[in-house]
Amino acid sequence: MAPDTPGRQTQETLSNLLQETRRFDPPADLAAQANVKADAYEEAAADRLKFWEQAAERLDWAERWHTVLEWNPPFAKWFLGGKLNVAYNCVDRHVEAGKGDKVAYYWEGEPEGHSRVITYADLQREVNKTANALLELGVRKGDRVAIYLPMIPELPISMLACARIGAIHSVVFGGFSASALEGRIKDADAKIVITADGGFRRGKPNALKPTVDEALANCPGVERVVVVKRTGEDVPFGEKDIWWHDLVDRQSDKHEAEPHDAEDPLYILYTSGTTGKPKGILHTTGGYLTQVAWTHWAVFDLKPETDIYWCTADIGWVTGHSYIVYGPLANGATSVIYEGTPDTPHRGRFWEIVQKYKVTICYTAPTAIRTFMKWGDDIPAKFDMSSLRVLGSVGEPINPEAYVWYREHIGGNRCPVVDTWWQTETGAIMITPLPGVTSAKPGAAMRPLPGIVADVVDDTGQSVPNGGGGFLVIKEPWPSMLRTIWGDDQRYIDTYWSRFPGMYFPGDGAKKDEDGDLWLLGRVDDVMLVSGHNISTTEVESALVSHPKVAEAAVVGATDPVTGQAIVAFVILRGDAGEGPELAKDLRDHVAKTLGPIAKPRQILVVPELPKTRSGKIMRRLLRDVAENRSLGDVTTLTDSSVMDLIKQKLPTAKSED
Ligand code: 6R9
Repeated sequence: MAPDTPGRQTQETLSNLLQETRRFDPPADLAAQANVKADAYEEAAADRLKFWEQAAERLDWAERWHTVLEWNPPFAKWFLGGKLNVAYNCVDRHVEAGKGDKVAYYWEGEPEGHSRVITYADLQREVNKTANALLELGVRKGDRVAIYLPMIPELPISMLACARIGAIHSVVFGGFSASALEGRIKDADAKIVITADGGFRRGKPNALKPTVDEALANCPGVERVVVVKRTGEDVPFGEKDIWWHDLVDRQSDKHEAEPHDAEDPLYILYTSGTTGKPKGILHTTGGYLTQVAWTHWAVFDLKPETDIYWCTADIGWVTGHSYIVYGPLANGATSVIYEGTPDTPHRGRFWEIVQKYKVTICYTAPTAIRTFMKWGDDIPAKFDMSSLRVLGSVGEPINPEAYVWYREHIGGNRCPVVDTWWQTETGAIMITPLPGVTSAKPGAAMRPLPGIVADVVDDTGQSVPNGGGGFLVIKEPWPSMLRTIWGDDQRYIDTYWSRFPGMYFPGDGAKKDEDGDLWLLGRVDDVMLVSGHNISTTEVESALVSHPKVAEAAVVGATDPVTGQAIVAFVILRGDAGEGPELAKDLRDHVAKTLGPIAKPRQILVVPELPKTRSGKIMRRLLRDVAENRSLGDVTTLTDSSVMDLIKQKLPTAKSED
């Protein structure tokens, strides 16, 4: 989600206010057995391309590459001349190695009793049948297939079937509207749509097929719609529609996987960006699979024989693509997939799943962690989570307090927490601690992975010294990088490669602490300018979350006659915290004490919910509209648009303190 316009001009680098002195060393036994040790950093620094070649060798190639990297900035080709099949690497090779009976996915539906166990041999049969079904419908290599499904096994199966035959999938998150779906189908010119009658969410069937029909009214290019029966509810069925079970079940479960070129496209995934039409991020085959597989194995210290891995993301966003489907399967892991929401039928559902499957690695988002903090410590305490050994976080900066809560209440103070920074565009994890190596600091993504060259620069592109803040950049190409924006090379150049010539600009602010470790400060579009100081929203939010009464906070800069912008904070209280008249003053004083008087919010509003995107990121743009009494901008990407009404109701009672 990098900005469409290059980052705003700043007079100085971003603030660097937060002080954090807690450290968490890797557990000794984990460190001793770790897949990746400290020497990987030196090895990769000595010969970066050789390091990535070794990572690529973890995969099965039908033909080896002749050139590891061809770099015509900003266009990269990795593992040139190499040929491989992604589905073969994710499925068949494990079956051939005698692991057909190993579980690939424990699928847990939201309604009680809806669960399925899928072994690698099952997955191979299902993927082959689906590949044959797509071929029967006339899908050929290079064609685009739109996938609009809930979190059911047919989703990864469809993705792998496309990968197998070289069709390019474009997964559209099952919660998106008809117009979002229509725009994405048209942009990619998809000829097939795979969907379902619906899915289960919050205890109820949630129809999808009518949304597809609405979208398709304006998409004449779509030839067929394959519909999975999930909820069994009545749905409209037209001439183009065919039931999944009528089409797929009768196919042969044999299919010979043909190797594809390392640079053949694998998928398109749209990111909404801040303005304008969504960008179709294009990922290709060899480099992508190399980096997702290596990072999944390294960052989570995956032991495929014994670990039970669970990433709670939706497959409709990149975390699910890379760390539910491609990374874990390439590594032969056993994963859990959960269809529903964390509070159905009760607020302990996640921890019940951890207990049921004896999950050892859990990868989730700060927004979920802060929600669990809000619900209270007693809920996870009811479940046996002693199986857990590594915890991960992704999607937003994790506030130090949320990190420590996660470590303590979920990880029993024994599991390292890896805060992983990356984007749809980067394809795979880029900056993160390593669980067996890094002495982690709560709230810091720490260091670029071996083989990744990242830095923090000022306005002019100069590297800032330790202790400084500025803009995150990536200075060398990496295997899983986006290759372009689908159909729009110029937008690719303008969006990511023009702000700092020769460097990739992700659109995030960051600071380097005194040890040179990296802290992500949020999107540069969210930075506030208060009395001439650039203050990051992340730092003020983290200061608020470090108050014992606050579970979650979102901070924006609102126009102010005196200071240019003033800080307005929206806070959600923890389960047991009462509002009370002194609260706003307490919180303002707490921020002033933690960060300094410059960061003291002008106004604090206690709210029941915050506006979030479907992937859980706070939409500060809408809060800025509220704080400046403007009518709201586009709310269509909100998970729940009634949230904004609840927040607006709060406004008349909100006092502007001093
Ligand atoms: C994987 C994913 C990317 C944006 C990214 C940044 C934010 C993600 C983060 C993080 C701080 C982390 N982000 N992980 N910020 N610390 N560990 O989230 O992809 O949906 O494309 O979003 O998310 O702002 O630029 P995507």
